[in-house]
Amino acid sequence: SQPISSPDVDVVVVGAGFAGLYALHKLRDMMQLSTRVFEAGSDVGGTWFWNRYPGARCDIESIHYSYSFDEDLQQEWQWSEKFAGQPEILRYLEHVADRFDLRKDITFGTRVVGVHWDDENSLWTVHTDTGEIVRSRYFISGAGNLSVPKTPEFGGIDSFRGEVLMTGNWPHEGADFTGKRVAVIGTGASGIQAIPFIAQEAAELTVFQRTPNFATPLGNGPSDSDEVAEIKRNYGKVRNAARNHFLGVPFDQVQPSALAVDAEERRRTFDARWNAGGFRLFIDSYQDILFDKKANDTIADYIRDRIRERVQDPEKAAKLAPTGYSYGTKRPPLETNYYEAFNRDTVNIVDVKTTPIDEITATGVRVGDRVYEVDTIVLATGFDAMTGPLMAMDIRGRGGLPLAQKWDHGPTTYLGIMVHEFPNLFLITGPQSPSVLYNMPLAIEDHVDFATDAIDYLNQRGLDVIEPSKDAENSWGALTNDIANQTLLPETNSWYMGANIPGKPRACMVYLGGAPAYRATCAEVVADGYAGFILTRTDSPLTV
Ligand code: NA7
Repeated sequence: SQPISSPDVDVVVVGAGFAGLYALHKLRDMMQLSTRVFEAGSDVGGTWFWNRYPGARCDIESIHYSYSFDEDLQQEWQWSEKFAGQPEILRYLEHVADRFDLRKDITFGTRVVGVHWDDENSLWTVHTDTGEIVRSRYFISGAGNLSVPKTPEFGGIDSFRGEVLMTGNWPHEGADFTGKRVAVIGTGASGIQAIPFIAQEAAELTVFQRTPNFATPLGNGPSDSDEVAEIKRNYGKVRNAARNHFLGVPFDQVQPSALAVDAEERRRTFDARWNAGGFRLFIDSYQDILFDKKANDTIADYIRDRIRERVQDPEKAAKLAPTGYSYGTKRPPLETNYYEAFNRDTVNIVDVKTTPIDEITATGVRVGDRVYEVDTIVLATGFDAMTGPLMAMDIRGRGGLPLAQKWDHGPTTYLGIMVHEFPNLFLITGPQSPSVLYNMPLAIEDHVDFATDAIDYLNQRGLDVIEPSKDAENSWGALTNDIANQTLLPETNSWYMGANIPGKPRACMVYLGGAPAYRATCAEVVADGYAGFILTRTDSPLTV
């Protein structure tokens, strides 16, 4: 009799960004599991492979936004700037791929287009767009949170005779705006990084803004060698402090309440955080700004004032100063010379909230009766965040249940990493985990470690199937929603709420209890023998 149901590999991983690279190293080199990685791009890097637009840069200090799993790697790598630009982060990930010899187990230029659970054999059948079919015991998605570009509400893009560029899929050869009339649509983190660079080159730049943003200074500069040496001497402690902070960065200046101090003291606190840069103003000022509207108003007023000070033309300043929603309920962008870009005569801003963009015509952008004629259109319109990359893989669980159907009313998970009825499927930084509100490389390492520890736990006990119970999933959903409802986030239309995509169910995509509480819960679950999970053994391989 022949075994008919043994997998081709132990694990299939999707993506060769921060998540996929670490997962491959861990599974293959530290656990000796056979592993295949599929990556749509032609090389490693994930987000940092695709987002090559001018000004693309990380908003968390690189000394913190980097892998912690290998002491030699973190000691040896030198970041040239505090906040590394996209080319340097990509070089870092390429270095990691070389250093651990990862490329040989990654199939590039290949998209996973089907991930189907085989009930009979308890295996995943993975289909690629090159026609390959691989059967694996486990499936790990490192497909990212912001990797499927949003299709904008307006049509006509194909009819445009000039060039259309997307920040999230930027040409490798770059783009030249010299002498051109350029439209940028979107003023999220990407648009706000790109606009100052495009403004320098373009003959004329028109920015189409739907919602003004609360952008605050990044505060970049060359790496400070003394500071870096000090961190590297204590890297273990620093990483530990980072993991024990809400956002996964070792900030320690947060005060309890913006309302407990007088205006003068508040101003001093905001000034210090504004000048220090990074996410300090957002996450290291006052604890109640995301929970209490009055507290939020104090910081929102402060930022509005600072924006108005920087923009000379009062009409432009009025358009750029955000109103009508609370600071931090959309992901706060960080900027370098963004507001000053509008002080050029050649840079204009068009409000497309009151009158939306109707369509792209052959020659430009039509808003109401007016067509803004341009040579190049840059779409900085964002992503189908969190769930989009998973939906794109056609994942089907027990009984052929499509993930899209299961998540008809919004994502449901246990711990943001596994889904009831989808056994042996691990979502790295999935919906309802701290993910995008937790320094990504550390969030990713934690999730890869959770997944690989679970696989190891099963292996040691002769088990091979892990799945969260329905009850555990329901409780986690209730908890994440309860926490979200204590914050101001549900009030605003943001991609955190699924509200940037027409027709997408409105649901909070992120666990807002912070990294420390989340990590403590995961640790308890593991210590309790994977509480909330059902661990079983298939009788496969079947024999005939
Ligand atoms: P975001 O933050 O989703 O920003 C997208 C921007 O595009 C935002 O200003 C949107 O306005 C705007 N947008 C989207 N659709 C339209 C239409 N139809 N008309 C006009 N304007 C539109 O994406 P980013 O790429 O900037 O940043 C994503 C993440 O990457 C970021 O949070 C970091 O984590 C890194 P809206 O606010 O929806 O009114």
